[in-house]
Amino acid sequence: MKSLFLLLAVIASMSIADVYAQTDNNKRDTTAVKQQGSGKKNVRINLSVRGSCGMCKSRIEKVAKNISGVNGALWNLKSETLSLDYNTRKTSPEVVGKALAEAGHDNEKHKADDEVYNALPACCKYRDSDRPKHHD
Ligand SMILES: [Cu+2]
Repeated sequence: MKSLFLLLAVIASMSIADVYAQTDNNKRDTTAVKQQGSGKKNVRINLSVRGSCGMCKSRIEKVAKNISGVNGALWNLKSETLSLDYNTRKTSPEVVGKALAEAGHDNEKHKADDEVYNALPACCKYRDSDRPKHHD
């Protein structure tokens, strides 16, 4: 439950930040906007994101897609890689990685807090310490 509230809080704060960013943008004159328009805008990158099942896939893709500036997100279970389409002027892999960690998924940008990770369903546990070991 706590992780859900955290997630909602993060999404809410991001939406508010986006509204402010847009208001700020509208104040700028067209010259500034044109200068800002040079360079890449929409890009696709791969982000290493830990997970272990179909529930993880749904969760990871939902969290990523809910971030303003993310145009597409597709997570591959086998490679534990997120293919991320995003607008470089609106968000960053850093922001996406932080949100995914707050939803319980370790990734190359951020690590999930143990408390959040431990609250994931059993099928979603991906850390080595939670996988069966057969030493004997
Ligand atoms: Cu899962």
